[in-house]
Amino acid sequence: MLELKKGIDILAEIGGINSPEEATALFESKCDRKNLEKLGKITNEEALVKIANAIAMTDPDAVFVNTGSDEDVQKVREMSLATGEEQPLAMRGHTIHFDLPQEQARIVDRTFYIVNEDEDVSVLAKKILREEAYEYVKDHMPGIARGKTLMIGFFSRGPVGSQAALPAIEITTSTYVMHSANILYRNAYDHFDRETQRAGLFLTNIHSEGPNRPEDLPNARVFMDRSWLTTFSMFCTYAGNTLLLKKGNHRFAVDLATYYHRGEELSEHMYITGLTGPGGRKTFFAGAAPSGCGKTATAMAGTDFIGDDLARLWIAEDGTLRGINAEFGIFGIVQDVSLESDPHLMNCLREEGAEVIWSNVLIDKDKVPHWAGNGEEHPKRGINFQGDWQEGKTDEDGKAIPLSHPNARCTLRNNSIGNYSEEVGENPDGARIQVVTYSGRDSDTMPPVWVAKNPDHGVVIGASILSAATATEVGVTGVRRQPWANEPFIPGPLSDYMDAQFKFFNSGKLKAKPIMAGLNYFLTHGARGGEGTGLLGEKRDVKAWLGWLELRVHGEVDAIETPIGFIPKYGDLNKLFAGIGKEYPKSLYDKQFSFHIENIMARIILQEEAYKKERTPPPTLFEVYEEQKRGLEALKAKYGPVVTVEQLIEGAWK
Ligand code: SAT
Ligand code: MN
Repeated sequence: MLELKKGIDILAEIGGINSPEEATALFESKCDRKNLEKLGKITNEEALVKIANAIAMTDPDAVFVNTGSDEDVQKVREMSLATGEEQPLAMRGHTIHFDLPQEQARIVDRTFYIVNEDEDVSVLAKKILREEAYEYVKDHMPGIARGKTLMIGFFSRGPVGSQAALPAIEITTSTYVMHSANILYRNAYDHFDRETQRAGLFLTNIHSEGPNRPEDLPNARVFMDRSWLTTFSMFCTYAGNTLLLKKGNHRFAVDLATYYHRGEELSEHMYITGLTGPGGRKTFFAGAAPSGCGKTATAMAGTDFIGDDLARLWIAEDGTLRGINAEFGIFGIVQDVSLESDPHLMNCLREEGAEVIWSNVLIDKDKVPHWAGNGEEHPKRGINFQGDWQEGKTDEDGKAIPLSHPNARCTLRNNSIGNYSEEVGENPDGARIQVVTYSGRDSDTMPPVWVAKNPDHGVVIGASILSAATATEVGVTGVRRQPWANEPFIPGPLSDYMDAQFKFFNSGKLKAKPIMAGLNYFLTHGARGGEGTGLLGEKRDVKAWLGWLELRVHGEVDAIETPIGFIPKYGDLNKLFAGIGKEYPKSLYDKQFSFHIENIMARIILQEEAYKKERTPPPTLFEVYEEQKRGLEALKAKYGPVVTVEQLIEGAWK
């Protein structure tokens, strides 16, 4: 069990400010008149003491309070050009930011949860004892802001006033981080006191990049204090490590849902998007995928885009499932974003009108950004994440350095994106979610789409995500378990999180149950009797898979029942593919949907073994696995290791 406000408050201990009076005195000595006035509008005493402690600890030359006014937002843009953290590009409103070559992704090896003695964390997470974290922060953060301006921003994770929105403070010396926050989150300065009262809490994030030299990177740390809802980040710049409104606060939101709103609320690593179905009806989806596995592309495939990374879900009074996007923008991977696959996004990136912060792409001599997989002609030289670059350049190991880093990103506001639904996205009541999807980077096992037969099986789809490593985490390789694609952000034991999932989706209050589905875009030719690692599908096929789920939730298509759930019939998919202007040969369908029983069994056994090592995993998980294994074994006994769809239809496993 997690206990809030347990153990020493590291920030207060180091900052030494204990009362609103002391906070005010410090503000008077550190802030100019204008910023003092801005702070004067905030009345939450706890917040004021936190901010004062951050100032006392980091000792900046100046303080800037970002109220979200046009003037302040503009000021942050200008400061970021002045500090050199960003440089202007040819297109108006576009800038480039580079992270150090060694810090192009989340530094998972230096990211820790701060825990009290005998507090459990997920077996997949790293933890540090409160006392040790205190010593580390005390050794590295005091005075870290000297020579810099410390910026303070008040934000909302979700539409202001929504019951699932959480207010949060971002305190940073990095102009790039504050600029990113201004794009990715809704400013809540004007509503901060009311919002903290409604939510009963606020989250705090403190960051400084320090001198930002490669030699400081070994000392970089990301600490998340679960008890005090405060993050500390130092000596790094990559947004995933520094803009802790995002993944740092997502981790706290997971804790809050798991331990304080179990069965009522979830915090997920999910996109939210809507699809227009027959007769113009709108059906909303929420879906999980590990970082770098097509979550943004899935979200963009919808007609009514809401969010691409973080969803807060809850059960409304009327028994429907509701979801809001914690964010107001995307921090999207640009690799493979092309006109053909992502027209809406390309429009923002290549046409004037959107404000965009690019990171870690190639900039040519005309100050135009370029990235791998965009289907355009590429320059032979330029500046990229590792400095000067020309085609054929290799690293110390003789490996070719790509034009852009595979985790290079673009940061932009949702309302710049053509298919963004402001009406639903900004509604505090959220989107009504009817379909929940789970996916990973799975080259050889699961079909492109399948639907769970009930909520228990649906939860197990989420629990069983397995994925190949991507470029979003430094130094991570191989195939890994990725429960709910949320694993990197689940602080507590997985058993607790899983129990919360079962309780939520089986809740008697959830009258309009969503359908829960698996998606897999990554089956290869090599795994289905062909050659190589080329994919069997294409990005645009997403529309067909989502389209089928849309029909399915409205009861408009039949499906084939299998031991793991329902799969589509060829004829229905063929029609959907025709709708996106694509041939869909039966031979491809057969490759995608025949069952390779041994792979599926191996997957289940791997998960069972791993979950048995957790303390008190919910028994339902193992019951579902047993049921699925029985069916799969019956299929194998009758047909051998590869079972065709025609054989699945015979239903002999039942
Ligand atoms: O690196 S972040 O966690 O900010 C983005 C992602 O990988 O999803
Ligand atoms: Mn993510």
